Amino acid sequence: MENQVTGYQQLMLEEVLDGLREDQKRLPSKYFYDEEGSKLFERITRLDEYYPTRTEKAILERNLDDIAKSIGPEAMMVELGSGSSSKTRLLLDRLSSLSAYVPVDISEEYLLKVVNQLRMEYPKVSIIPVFADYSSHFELPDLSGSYRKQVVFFPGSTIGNFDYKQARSFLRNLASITDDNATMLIGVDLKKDKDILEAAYNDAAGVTAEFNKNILVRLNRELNANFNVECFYHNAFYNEEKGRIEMHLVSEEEQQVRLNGETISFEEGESIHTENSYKYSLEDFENLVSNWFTVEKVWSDESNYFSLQYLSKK
Ligand code: AVJ
Repeated sequence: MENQVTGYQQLMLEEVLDGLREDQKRLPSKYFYDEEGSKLFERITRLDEYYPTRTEKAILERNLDDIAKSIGPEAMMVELGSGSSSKTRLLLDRLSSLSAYVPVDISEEYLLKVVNQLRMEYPKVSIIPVFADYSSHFELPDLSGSYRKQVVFFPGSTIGNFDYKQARSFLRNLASITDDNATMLIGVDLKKDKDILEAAYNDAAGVTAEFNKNILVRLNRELNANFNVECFYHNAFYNEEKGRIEMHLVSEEEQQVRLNGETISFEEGESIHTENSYKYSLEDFENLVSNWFTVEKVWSDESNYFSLQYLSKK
């Protein structure tokens, strides 16, 4: 079975090769999250420099009554990505008479683990996992008649991983697969001082660097590539003009890498662009969603580092 290629791996191989053939080499950031990558991300969320996770959680905790009131009873909550987080539990604990909880995740193994755990903790909530890549087209289960309204929970500012074009097609798709009265609770990281942003992606302990390099470890293992991981270094900076943090892996030297019979050449100092993390002003974000959604409410922290926003469909 060792050399059997699954559909998922085939797709990954194509996306990876497409990206590495570009002049500015790139890799899709969704491939960070293998088992090791997910563990490294967990460690990132606990770093002093990484403010988003703890700030979002504090906003959620502080405004839970208001948020629960906005959502109302008997909702169908759809969560994009994971579902294991303490933020999910805060909502599951507080939302009265939740009709259904629908976690959407690309990793079947991971999602099943989470679902089994949550079913024990919340025996009254009907939990319906959907295995899908929410960055492309996906479907929601038809539970019509069993709930009052859908609320899509999309925390973590994961929307920041999409460029504007990808974000718009994501929002368009979401609007097309949800009910007319659907709403969304979304975490959005805000524009702020460059030093604070850059520190969050260049932590002193080097966890983000390890997280970044782990994508090459994964390609070596899953796609039989032969990246010399030691010959790349982590570079993350705020691109002010584009309003985004960029993460790159920079080749320390001229080198060649083999992947599926193809040779990929690197100059000394040449990089692979591995992630974008867009930062928004409240106005930027309202403009981004305005074709499909109205911003109903915005909750934030006292420094305005992060926002949690409640949107309704237009
Ligand atoms: C999970 C996409 C929100 O962009 O801040 C953290 C991922 N990358 N450190 C982010 C990430 C480097 C994170 N998101």
